[in-house]
Amino acid sequence: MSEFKGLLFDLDGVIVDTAKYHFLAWKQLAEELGINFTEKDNERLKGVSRMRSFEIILEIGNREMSEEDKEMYCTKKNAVYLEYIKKLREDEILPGVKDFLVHAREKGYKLALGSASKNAPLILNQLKISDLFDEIIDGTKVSKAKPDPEVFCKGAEALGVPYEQCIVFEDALAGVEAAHNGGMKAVGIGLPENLPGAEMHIPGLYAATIEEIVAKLG
Ligand code: B16
Ligand code: MG
Repeated sequence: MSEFKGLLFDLDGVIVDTAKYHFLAWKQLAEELGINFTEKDNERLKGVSRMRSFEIILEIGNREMSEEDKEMYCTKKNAVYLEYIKKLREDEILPGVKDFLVHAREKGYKLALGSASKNAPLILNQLKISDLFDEIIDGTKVSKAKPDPEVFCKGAEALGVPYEQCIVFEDALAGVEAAHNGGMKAVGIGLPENLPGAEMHIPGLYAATIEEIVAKLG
């Protein structure tokens, strides 16, 4: 085994594409509020917390709201989102993800999820891959958003692996920065121009094995 012992995975965009369901739920709410919210705008919400996402939508619509009302609308959005998540099926796991996780475990790596989503445990359950993770750090366990490294540092600590022996898999720039802020290496899931700074880029977990990644990072 390599000098790396812990693998930390973002959820949305790495394991499953939940962004499309976040979009549908936010879009419904935006329409109700008379705010024009597009798929391009939705890119700004990736990896961002629920409340911060709503604040961005309010900024787009040039609207202000009390904290109480913001909470109320976030709860409402989440109820709509959960209707989609309840229908989420195993075949929506992104290509190659399950094989990658199973193989990495067989090779002795410790695996953790590091997601801003408070719904992460439910999503992993729906996809029937909860058991593949040794630890799950979700939005209920962190107070600081990426690029703060908190979510990945907590993941590494829960695994009992030093930060510098962890590799982070991320599709968002703030997540790559979070990895680096925690002293970890980052594999960018996506194009190099969208994820500058990541030590390596792959289009998805189907595109490389953990051995190939470690050989490149080591
Ligand atoms: P929830 P990640 C993030 O997941 C999503 O990318 C982001 O769009 C969402 O607002 C956030 O989770 C919070 O989700 O409303 O379910 O708590 O990329 O950090 O896995
Ligand atoms: Mg993501």
